[in-house]
Amino acid sequence: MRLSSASCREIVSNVDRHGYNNMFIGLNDIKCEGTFVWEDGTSINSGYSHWKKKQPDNSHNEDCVEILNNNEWNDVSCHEELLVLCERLG
Ligand SMILES: [Ca+2]
Ligand SMILES: [Ca+2]
Repeated sequence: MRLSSASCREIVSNVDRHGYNNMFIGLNDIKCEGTFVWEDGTSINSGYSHWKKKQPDNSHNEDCVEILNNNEWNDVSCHEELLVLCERLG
């Protein structure tokens, strides 16, 4: 499905209204469950991480990571981020 920028704006305002205004931070465990790496393949095991309490929980096989309003991290489904969809429209 291709969205016009008008419908993209509509999605974004819906997202804002529901409080889902979080962004992906380029971290995922797609290749190896439980081992999170940055987009360039760097592991976070020895570096900085800032998980929210009880995260990552891999609920419903969540493999991408979003940053929350308070700068804490949560793993989320890679397919549920509307803001990234809008970003791709340029
Ligand atoms: Ca996962
Ligand atoms: Ca999670």
